[in-house]
Amino acid sequence: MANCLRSAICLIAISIAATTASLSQSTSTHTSEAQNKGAQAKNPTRGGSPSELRKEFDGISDVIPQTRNRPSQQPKPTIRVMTLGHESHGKSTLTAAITKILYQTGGAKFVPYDDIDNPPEIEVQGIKVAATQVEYETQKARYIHIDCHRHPDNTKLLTSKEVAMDGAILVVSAQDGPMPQTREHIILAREKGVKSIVVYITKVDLVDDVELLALVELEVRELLTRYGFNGKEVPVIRGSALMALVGKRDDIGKKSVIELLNTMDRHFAESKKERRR
Ligand SMILES: Nc1nc2c(ncn2[C@@H]2O[C@H](COP(=O)(O)OP(=O)(O)OP(=O)(O)O)[C@@H](O)[C@H]2O)c(=O)[nH]1
Ligand SMILES: [Mg+2]
Repeated sequence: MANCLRSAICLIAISIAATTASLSQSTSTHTSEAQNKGAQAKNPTRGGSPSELRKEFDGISDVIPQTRNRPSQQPKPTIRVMTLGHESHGKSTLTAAITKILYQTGGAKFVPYDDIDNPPEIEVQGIKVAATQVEYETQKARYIHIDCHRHPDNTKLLTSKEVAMDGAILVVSAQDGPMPQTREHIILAREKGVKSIVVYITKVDLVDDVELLALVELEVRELLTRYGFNGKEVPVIRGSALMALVGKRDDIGKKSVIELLNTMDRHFAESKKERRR
C-alpha cells in the first residue's frame, strides 16, 4: 500500500514538472515572436521572424543561387569583397539585403540594416576600421563582405597594403549618379589592384525616367574606363536594395539582388580562378 502511494505521488510530481516546462517554453516562444513583430513594426528594414521570412521567399528558391555543397562538389573558393560608393548611396542597405535574400537558402545569417549602419571598430586583415563584416555562401563561392561605415574607413582599407580584396561592389544611386567618392573609390580600387568590379545602380524605385537610368549607367561605365577598368564589360545591375530589404517591388527589389549574386558568382569566382591559373 505504502509502495503504491509512493508511486502515485511520484507520477503526479513528474506530470506537474512536465506541464510547467511546456508552459514556460510556449510563453517564451510567444514572447520572442511578439518582440520580433514589435521590432519589425518599428523598423521595416529589420525583417521578420525566420518563419515569416521563409514564407516570404517561398517559390523563388529555384532562382536564388543554392548554397549547399553536395559531397561530390569541389570546395568553394572564398572571395573577399567590399561595398564601395559615395556616402549615402545605399551600401549598407544593399549589404543587409544580400544577407536577407541568402537567409532563405541557408547561405547567410540575416544581418539587419541597423546592425550594419552603426558598427564598432573591427580588424580587417590587421587594419582597424569601423565596418561590418558579413559572411555568406552562394552556389559558387563563400563571401567575406566588408561594408565600411564612412568614406575614410573605405579609403583606409583601399590604401593599406595588408588588405587584399578579390572584388568590389560599386554602389551608385540612380538619383544622383556617380559622385566624387564614387570616382575616388574607383581610382583607389584600381591602384590597389582590385581586379573585378560589379556595379549595382540602386534607388531605382525613385527614378521613373528610363533615359536617366541609362545616362547614369553610361557615366559609371565611362568613369570606370577612364581609370583603367574595362567599363564596357563591367556588369551593371539596376535595382533597389531597399525594396529587396523590405520585401516590396520584387521586380526591382529581390530579383535585382539575386541577379547581383549570380553576377558576383560568375564574375568574382571566375576571375579568381583565372588569377590562380
Ligand atoms: N528609396 C530608396 N532608398 C534607399 C535605397 N537604398 C538605400 N536607401 C536609403 O538611402 C539612405 C542611405 O542608405 P545607406 O545604405 O545607409 O547608405 P550608405 O552608402 O551605406 O551610407 P554611408 O555608409 O553613410 O556612406 C538610407 O536612408 C536608405 O534607406 C533604395 O534602393 N531606395
Ligand atoms: Mg553605410
